[in-house]
Amino acid sequence: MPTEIVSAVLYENGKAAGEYGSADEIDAEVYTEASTETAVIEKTGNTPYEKYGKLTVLGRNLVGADGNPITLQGVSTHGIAWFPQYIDKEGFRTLRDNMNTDVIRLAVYSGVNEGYSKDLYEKVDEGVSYALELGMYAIIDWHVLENGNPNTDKENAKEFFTYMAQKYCDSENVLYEICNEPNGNVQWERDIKPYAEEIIKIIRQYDDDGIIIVGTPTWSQDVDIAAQSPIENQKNIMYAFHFYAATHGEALRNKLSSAVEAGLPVFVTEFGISEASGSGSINKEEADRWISFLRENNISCVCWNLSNKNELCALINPECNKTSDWDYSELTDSGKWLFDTYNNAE
Ligand code: IDC
Repeated sequence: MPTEIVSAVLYENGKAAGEYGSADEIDAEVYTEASTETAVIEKTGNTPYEKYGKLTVLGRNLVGADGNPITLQGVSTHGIAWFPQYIDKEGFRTLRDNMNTDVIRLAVYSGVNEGYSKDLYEKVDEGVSYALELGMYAIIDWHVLENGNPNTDKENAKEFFTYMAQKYCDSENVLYEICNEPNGNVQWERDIKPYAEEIIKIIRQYDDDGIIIVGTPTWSQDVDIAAQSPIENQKNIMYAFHFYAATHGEALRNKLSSAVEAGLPVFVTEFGISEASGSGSINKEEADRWISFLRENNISCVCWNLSNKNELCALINPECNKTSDWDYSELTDSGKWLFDTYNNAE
């Protein structure tokens, strides 16, 4: 019996629509078929999953089970090979309850020189099960970065997504992000789209409707290019867009804006308020402009990164080794900005 159960209020558009249920009614709902063998789903009445349920893509919007557009707020782990300690259920709970976080992105760097190994599958499983238990969404991120072209490590990607889709086909809180940031000599039509079509086919063998997010050229900035030639004949596909507010402003926002106008479903699976290097400086004013734009357009976003690494984009102070229950003073400037911003969402 989970200890966190406090109510069984029904939610509609984020607003309480029902009365508190009895303990017996709650009990009956604790175990679901979608859970991994041991997962116990906590019902508090207002977990993100209880609010939104199964997600789908309608037009360019991410919509909840009731068909209304939703805007998720999220936090990304750093590479889980390097910072495995942040796969911590209590840490995720802290993000959910104190930082108004709906979704955790689990970043698996996919390059062999970036710590990739199949041993990380277990860590992903652990992260997904915590998210599931806490009623949060999880994005499984195949973090293409140093390897540039997603085709470089395609065989590993195929193996990875075969395992993940087989395992999570019934878990409605799981989203798949199939190539973080294609970069270098990589083109949408020639490289990324064929890669995506191949991986989507693999995922769809098992999971016929989970949301799949596809990276776009130039470190997931060229959503305008993807919008000219989106993936056809597939439902529940979204496109990744990334920005770092101390590097990117109006010019990049115009690209996003043109993709939005073209009707492309975009998910900001990574952003920071530092420079794109992850450090340098931070720009809160520009970050606020980005967030306003995202909220006006119902675009979900995930902030990089949950770690205490000594860099400006990390959310936890370098001298703080806690992996949950952070005080405000233990957050970096990025972390404090995120805390304030996420808690000021409607
Ligand atoms: C950065 C990390 C940093 C690490 C570097 C290389 O913050 O600690 O040394 O990657 O692995 C991205 C990438 C993301 C980057 C981040 C900041 O998706 O992996 O993380 N960034 O540079 N795109 C734009 C910025």
